[in-house]
This record gives sequence, C-alpha cells and structure tokens, in this order.
Amino acid sequence: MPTYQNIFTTVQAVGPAHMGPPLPAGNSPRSLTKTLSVPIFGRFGMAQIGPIYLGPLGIMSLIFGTLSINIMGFNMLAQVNWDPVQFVRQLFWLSLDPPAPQYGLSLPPMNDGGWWLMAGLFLTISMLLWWARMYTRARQLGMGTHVAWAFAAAIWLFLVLGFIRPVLMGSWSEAVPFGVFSHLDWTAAFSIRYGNLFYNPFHALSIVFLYGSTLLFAMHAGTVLSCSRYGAEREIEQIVDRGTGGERMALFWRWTMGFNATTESIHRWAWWFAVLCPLTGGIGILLTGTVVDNWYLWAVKHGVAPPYPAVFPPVVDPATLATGVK
Ligand code: 07D
Repeated sequence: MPTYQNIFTTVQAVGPAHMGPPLPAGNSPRSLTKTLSVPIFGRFGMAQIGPIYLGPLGIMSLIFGTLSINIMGFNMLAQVNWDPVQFVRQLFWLSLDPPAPQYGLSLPPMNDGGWWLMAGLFLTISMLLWWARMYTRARQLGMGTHVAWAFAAAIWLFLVLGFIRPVLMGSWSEAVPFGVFSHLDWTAAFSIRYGNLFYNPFHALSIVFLYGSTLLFAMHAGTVLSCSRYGAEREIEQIVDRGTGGERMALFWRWTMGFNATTESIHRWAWWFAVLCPLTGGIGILLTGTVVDNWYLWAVKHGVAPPYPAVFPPVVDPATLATGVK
C-alpha cells in the first residue's frame, strides 16, 4: 500500500458503492441510487457518483432556478431577434435590466423591467429553498449547520444588492442587472456614483477578509499537505498523539511566527474570514446612498484621506450640482 498520495497518484479502492447512513422517518428516498464509479473523478475527489438526495426543497429550488435562468435567457434571445448565433456571439454583452427610476418600487410593464423583477424573485426563492435544503440535510445527518450559515452570509450580500438596498432607496432601478458585462458595468458605475468605493471602510474590510481567506486557505492547505506523509489529513487522531504530522504542523507555525492555530481552530478562523467577507460587504453596500452619498468626501471629512491640494479647485459632491445628471 503506497504511503504517499497526491491528486495524480491517488489510490482508488473500488468496492461496493457506499449509500450513506439510513435517514430518519419523513425523508424522501435518495435519487440516482444506481451509482456510477468514474475513475477520473476519483483523481480529484471520490470516484463514486450518487446517490443524490433531491427531496421537495431540492426539486422546488431547481424549478425556480431554472425558471429564473430561462427568463433571463429568453429575454436575451429576444434582444437579438431570436437568432441563436447572435445569442452566443453577444452573450456577454446581453442583459436583463431592472426597471427605470420612474417606476420606483411599483410593478413595471413586463418589457420595462417586469421580467427582471420576476427573474429576481424566482432566483431569490430558489436561493432560499437551496439554503433550507442545506440546513435540513445537515440536520438529518446529525451535523452542525455551519455550511448553511456561511451560505446565508453570501445570500445576505445578494439580498442587500438586489432587494434590501433598492427598497431603502425606493427604486428597483438601484439593483444589479442580470448580465455578464452589464453587472460589471453596474459595479464600476456604482463605485463612481458614490465617490469611489475604495474609500468605503466596509469595502476595505470585505477585501481584507477576501484576501485573508485566500491567505489562510493557502497556509492551511500547505501545512496539511506538507505533513500528509505523516497522515496529517487524519486531523482528529493526530491531535492527541505526539510526534505526529499534527504536532509538526503546530510546531512549524510556532517556530516560524510564534503562534499556532489548532487543527480545530484553523477551521474556525477560515469560516469566520469567509463569512465576514460578504457580511461586511453587505453592510458597506447598505450604507451607500442611504447614509453616505460620497465615500471620498466622507473619508476627507473623517481624516482618512487627504483633501486634494489647494492648487486644484475645491472638490464638491457632483450629486449636489444642478446638472440634471445624477
Ligand atoms: C457577489 C454575493 C453572493 C452571491 C450569491 C450567489 C447567482 C447565480 C446564476 C444567472 C461575492 C448568487 C447566485 C446570482 C445566478 C446564473 C447562471 C459574493 C456575492 C448568493 N473590489 N466592489 C466587493 C474588490 C472595486 C464594488 C466585494 C477588490 C472598485 C461594488 C469584495 C478590488 C469598484 C461591490 C471586493 C475592488 C468596486 C464591491 C465582494 C480591487 C469598481 C459590492 C465580496 C483590488 C469596480 C461588493 C462592499 C464577495 C461589496 C464588492 C473586492 C475594487 C465596486 C471584497 C479586491 C473600486 C459595487 N469588492 N470594487 O464576497 O460587498 O463577493 O462591496 O480593485 O457590492 Mg469591490
């Protein structure tokens, strides 16, 4: 039995398919019970595909998600006169946009943002159903619900961007369009409109956790892999014994930076860093245009950024100018 494995040399033990533990009463039967064994998948994870648990929440989520993406797709197809070739060629530029500002929070005509509203509603329902599915599946397996709550943090940012902030601003037009380049354009325009998002401290905090997550992930993955020859990925057994990969990992960090996480706490670090990225981000977006109208001027006012030198004309908030363009 080889003692050293990586994703290219993984030893794939082939045996009867593992169906998972029996589920308590009230659960649906698992689907796709005729499992597949795909060796190429076994190189990257487990070779066994299935069974999958669908259940009512999964089915409803997939139905609403499919409806939502179909609404987006068919609107885009209509925009290129139902020409499938142009649909593919222009896909990245096509967009399903929210209603114009004059509609406020009212129900607009379908071709004036109504389809956007419906697609957004269905996408939100699909997302919330998928969240409930993750929560209940974890409970049924006797697990904690950490994954569901981390997903909830992402849903929080999604809801702030597409629902909560537009409602506070009194207009669906504030929300993000559905489209590849259009949502990127929206992001850039949003930043410029509110005086450069870099000066929004919650955007900065969100980036700290985004970059911090990748750093922690690299440190953790590198540490465990570097001791996989000692079986360090069998983390729990390794905590209690001396001389193990687990102990070496701790020593490595204590020697190089004087402090080490534990095999348990490193996952709490990772979870919090990941969750705080969209959590702080959502706070930053929620404050923008509602509490703070220009982040650069906010930063100057609070001594975070220096004002432009006096050689330039004084900076005024463009939104306060009577140009008719806001
Ligand atoms: C987006 C929300 C959850 C997603 C869910 C999934 C579907 C699937 C499928 C249709 C990720 C929904 C699923 C919709 C549908 C089909 C097929 C999570 C999301 C539940 N920024 N910026 C962030 C950086 C600048 C701007 C966060 C860096 C400029 C705006 C993050 C830089 C401008 C917003 C971040 C940089 C600008 C952000 C996102 C550098 C103009 C946000 C965190 C180096 C471009 C968002 C507070 C995240 C936010 C956000 C990073 C620059 C604008 C930390 C590194 C100055 C408007 N930026 N940014 O987890 O929270 O996203 O801001 O320049 O809204 Mg920024």
